[in-house]
Amino acid sequence: MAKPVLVIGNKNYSSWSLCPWLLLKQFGIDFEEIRIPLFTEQMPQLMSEHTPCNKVPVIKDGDLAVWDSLAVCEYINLRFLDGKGWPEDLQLMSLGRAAVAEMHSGFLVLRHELPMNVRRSYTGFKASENAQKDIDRIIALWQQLLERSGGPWLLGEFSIADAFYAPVASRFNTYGIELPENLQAYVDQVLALETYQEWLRDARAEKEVIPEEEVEL
Ligand SMILES: N[C@@H](CCC(=O)N[C@@H](CS)C(=O)NCC(=O)O)C(=O)O
Repeated sequence: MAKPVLVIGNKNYSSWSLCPWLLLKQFGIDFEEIRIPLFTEQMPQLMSEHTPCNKVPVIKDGDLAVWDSLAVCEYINLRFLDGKGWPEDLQLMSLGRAAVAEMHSGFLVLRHELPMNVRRSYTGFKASENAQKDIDRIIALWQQLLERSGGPWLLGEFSIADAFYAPVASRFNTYGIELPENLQAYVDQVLALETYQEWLRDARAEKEVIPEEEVEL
């Protein structure tokens, strides 16, 4: 059977692309990758060739193309992971789904003011009051999930929730956000994944720079 194809953006910047990419990699699913360099001259043509909605990520499986990071992860879960992308426990699964929905629809200030930029590392970054509110909410949420599940991942085993919060872990690292010790350990655990390291290596090899995503202190 033909391998699925994941259509993604720049590894340095495309936070939504990282979620399904990491999920596929962590579960050892074989797939092909098509990378569309965002906001370049080639982007419109490549988007119209490979995506139904002019955005990434998209997963193509035979003649099916599924778009939007959350729908892509849910498709991966049912099609390739036999449902193992979520824990079996209904309560834990539901809390995980709520956390992922909150990420997918929220944290707008954090996403705007701390864009994902995996290859950079700032010293002296100061979050605005509103960005700090997003950060504080994420801290409370991670604490709740880790306490309930017992860790080491948000829902116990690695799940869609960790894939969705990996771009946040990456941002916390890039912008040097201060965290309670146990959550710094969680971030370090995400960053230490071989799969995340592979993404980082690829991001470092990319030549494109998107000025709007480069925060100036
Ligand atoms: N809600 C969508 C958002 C996707 C999205 O905004 N992707 C960005 C890259 S991270 C994109 O394709 N931008 C291209 C554009 O806006 O033209 C998802 O979760 O997948």
